[in-house]
Order: sequence, then structure tokens, then C-alpha cells
Amino acid sequence: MNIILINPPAYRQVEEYDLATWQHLGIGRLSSYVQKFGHKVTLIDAKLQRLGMPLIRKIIEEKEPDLVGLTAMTPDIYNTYTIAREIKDINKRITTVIGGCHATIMPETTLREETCLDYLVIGEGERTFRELLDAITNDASIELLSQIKGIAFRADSEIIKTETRPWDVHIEELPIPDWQLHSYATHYKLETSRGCPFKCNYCMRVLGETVRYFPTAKVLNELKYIMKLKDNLLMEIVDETFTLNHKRTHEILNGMIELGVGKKIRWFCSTRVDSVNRELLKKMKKAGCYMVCFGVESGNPRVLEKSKKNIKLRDVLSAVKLTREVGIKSFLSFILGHPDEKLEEMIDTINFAARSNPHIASIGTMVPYPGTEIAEIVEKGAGNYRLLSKDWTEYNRQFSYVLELNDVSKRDMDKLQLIGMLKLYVHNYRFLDLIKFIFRYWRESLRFFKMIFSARTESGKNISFSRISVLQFVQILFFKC
Ligand code: B12
Ligand code: SF4
Repeated sequence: MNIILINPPAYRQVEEYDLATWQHLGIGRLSSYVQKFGHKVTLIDAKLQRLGMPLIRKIIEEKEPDLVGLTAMTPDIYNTYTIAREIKDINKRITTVIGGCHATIMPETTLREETCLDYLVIGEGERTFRELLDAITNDASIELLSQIKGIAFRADSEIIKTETRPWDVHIEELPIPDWQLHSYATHYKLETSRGCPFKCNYCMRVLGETVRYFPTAKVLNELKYIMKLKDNLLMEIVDETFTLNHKRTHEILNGMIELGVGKKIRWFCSTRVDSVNRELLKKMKKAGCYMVCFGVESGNPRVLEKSKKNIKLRDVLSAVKLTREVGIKSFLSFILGHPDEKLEEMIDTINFAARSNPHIASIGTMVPYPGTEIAEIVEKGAGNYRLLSKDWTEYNRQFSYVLELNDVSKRDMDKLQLIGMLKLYVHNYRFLDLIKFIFRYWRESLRFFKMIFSARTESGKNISFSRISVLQFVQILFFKC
């Protein structure tokens, strides 16, 4: 079959990642997998290639595909719908398939919201997509489609969702992702495992709750391939918790050191503060790691415990210290707006971020992504929450206008975000870093100031009243710690 796989453009260019410098890994994975079974695939990564709708349309018209596969995270879902409509406008006989985290959590809603989508793949996509392609090639009868686990489709006006698929992709057999668009990229994504066993209440585990590891030899082989593509690359290891299994992480790191990865690639990864030690971090540094991202979420022990993150604040302090000592940067992420959280508890988070003094702190506000426990709490009307919007384009962590607490307005959370970012640098006398930060994120900084001081959101909604006065702003920034 002649297939196009598309990562849509960002709905709004708000964050750094809306102007991606990497190719979407999910469509690269699907592409190399189905090519093994004889399909021809063209990739369009609109974020990476900076393509708008007219150019996407032009490519589709030129390539005349039999089928187009679309992916999307929640904030970009409406663009994916637009592409589906464009496709049907070009030629009704082109089959459309959607997959990815948003569609996975809301299969029925997605198919109901956009009738130009024919099929939907739930969860991990490789095997399901191949089986679906086979069924479509063989006339796509309801009987045939119903036997494929993990899909949803429309039959007359009804939406049929088939049996849940077990995690049956043999990841050790997956080919290297198709880096067809690598000439546009300066940044690569590498998977060494899939899944996460933890249960943080704000997170969805799109690739499963059991961790499956790619064999070390396979990971190293992929690295050799990436190293040949370009010099001076940046790479993200996208595993939820890269260092979960120390024995295996050491094996990968030893292999990386032997291959000289650090000389060609600067890489970063995410892990948990309770999953690193000095020996491991030292080896990571030697293997080319320049930054580790740790999710902390709250600086208040009560709130942290309720989030089910299952870490202690002392582990955060020790992880940041160790990371700094071995010469790796630490990136801590925090969320304001946990269920029933009070203003004072949010201030604790800001103060903790400043006290722990990571290289970078990202302070976002809670977004109830579908499929998370937080979304369920909001749905039930609990958590002292007030839902402000169900517009998916607002669903991003830094600039969202989705959720507030009855006690703490969204505007106050935005102010706290700003104080938190400033306080990290001011409290630790890191004025040069502050200037560098503003210089690097000038677009975001401008947008943020505008958001805090204007009466309406970018999409025209009234912003709720603020209780943090200018005096309190200054007090929290300079004095309370
Ligand atoms: C790396 C990463 C990022 C990177 C890069 C993202 C990118 N797409 O290029 C960055 C840092 C930029 C990022 C940003 C954000 N991220 Co992010 N990110 C991830 C992470 C850790 C890995 C993604 C990945 O590459 N996975 C590996 C690939 C192989 O999986 P995949 O893309 O899902 O594809 C598989 C299946 O989903 C399916 N599939 C996918 N598409 C399609 C299409 C078709 C046709 C088919 C058949 C199948 C299919 O098959 C694929 C192969 O099995 C995931 C968590 C996770 N483990 O997935 C979170 C995750 C995807 N991110 C998430 C979020 C919330 C965000 C942000 C919105 C957060 C924010 N700051 O506001 C932004 C939005 C970015 C954007 N609009 O592009 C959520 C998504 C929630 C949601 N409902 O959308 C996740 C699931 C994290 C979580 N656990 O909550 N992210
Ligand atoms: S936030 Fe990280 S550790 Fe927690 S469940 Fe999600 S992926 Fe796992």
C-alpha cells in the first residue's frame, strides 16, 4: 500500500517544542515496521518541516496515497482533524487512520468528533497497524476488522471498539526507526524501554504499565546508526525512567562509552530522583549525558504524597546535589494546582524549587489530560477544581487555560509560575543564568508577561480575578523561603 504518515503542525506556536528540531519517533517506528511487510511510506512531520496546511495538502495530492495515518497529542488534535478533512476533500477514497495518545484514551469521542477519520488504533501501534493494513487490503469487512484487537471504527452510524490488545509488540524485533526526514533534524529520539510501573495521578501511561526493555545490543546498534547520520547531535532518551534497572543501564552506558557516543552526541534523559546514585551518574556523564530531567511535582510533602509520585523531598535534594557534583545539569519539573492544593502549599513548591537550586526548573500548572486520575477527579467535580475549558488546544502545561482551584485562581497560579522561575535565579544569585534564560526563551517570556497582565486569554476568555497583590508578589519573590 502507498501510505503517508503525518505528525500535524502545532495548533499554536507557543512553546519551544512547537518548532521541533527532531522527527516524531512514533511515525518513524510505524514506518520502518510496516515497510518490512512491503508497504511504501512517506513521512510528513509538519512541526519539523515547518509545514502549514496548504503544503501538507500539496504533498498528499502529489503522492496520491491509498492511506494516510495521523498522530496527535491532545493539544494538536484539532489540526489532525483538519488534515483528515483535507484528505477526504482531495479524494474520498483515501483511507484515514488515527493513532497516538489522545486517540488511544478517547477512541469513541475522537471518531465522533471527526467523521473524516475512518479507523483508530489504540495504544502501541506497530502490530495493530499492520493487521489493519492487511484487513483494508482484503476488503475491510466488519468480520475481519472485528478480529483485530485494539482498534475502533465506524460501521454505519455505530462506533465499534474491538477487544483490548495485550502488549504483544515484540520490541526486540522492531527495526531501527525510519529517519526519513533526518536532514531537517538536529536532535534525535531514542527508546531503550517502553512503559512505566508508577502511578502518578497526573500522568497517562500510553505505552503500558509494565516496563519492557529493548535488548542492549539493539540499543547500541541504533546508536551506531544515529552516530553515522550527523556530527554534533543532540539526543533525548525518551524512556519514562531511563535508569530504572541499574544493571541494564550500566550495560548500555558501558556500550556507549566503548562506542565513543559522548564525542558525537550530547544527550539527556528523564528519570526519578530515587533511581540515581553517584556511580551511575558519573558513568552517564562519561557516556555523553549533559542533563537529567527529574519530575518532582510539589515541594510540599502532603501534596507530593497525594500525587502518588512516591518520592521524598530529601531524595530530590540529594539527586540535584549528586548530579551537580558529577557535572551534569539537572532539570526539575513542578506542577501547581494539585487536587485541593492551597496557595501556601504552592508557595512551598516555589520555595523548594529555589532551595534545591537545579540548573533549570520548569513550573507548570495542572492540566487534566484525558486518561489520568486528575481528569477523573475533575470529571467528578472533586479536588476543589473548576474546569475552565474543554478546548483541547489549551491543553499544554505552561500556557494553558484549563483548570483552576476554587481557592487559587489560574491567574494566581500563573503569577506563582513567574515568581518561581525568577526566584530560582534571584535566590541563588544566578543573575547571568537569568539573563541567559530570558534570552533563550524570550518569545515564551513575552507571551507569559502578556498573559499575566492582560484581562483576557489568547483565545479571548476572561481571566479570573487575582488575589496575589504586587506587595505579596514581591514578598514571595524576595523574602518567604
Ligand atoms: C518525548 C516526549 C515529548 C517530547 C517530544 C514529543 C514528540 N512527539 O516529538 C516533548 C518534550 C517535546 C514533549 C512535549 C509534550 N508532551 Co510529551 N512525551 C514524550 C514521551 C516521554 C515519549 C514520546 C515518544 O516518543 N514515545 C515513543 C513512541 C514510539 O511512541 P508514540 O509516539 O506514542 O507512538 C506509538 C503509539 O502511540 C502509536 N501511534 C502513535 N501515532 C500513531 C499514528 C498511527 C496512524 C498509528 C496507527 C499508531 C500511532 O504507535 C506508536 C508506536 O507504538 C511521552 C511518554 C511516552 N512514553 O510515550 C510523553 C507524552 C506523549 N507527552 C505528553 C504531554 C502531555 C506533552 C505536552 C502536552 C506537555 C506540555 N509541556 O505541555 C507537550 C506537547 C508537545 C507537542 N504538542 O508536540 C503526554 C501526552 C498526553 C496527551 N494526552 O497528549 C505523554 C503521554 C506523557 C504522559 N505520560 O503524560 N513530549
Ligand atoms: S510521571 Fe513518570 S514516573 Fe510517574 S507514572 Fe508518569 S512516566 Fe511514570
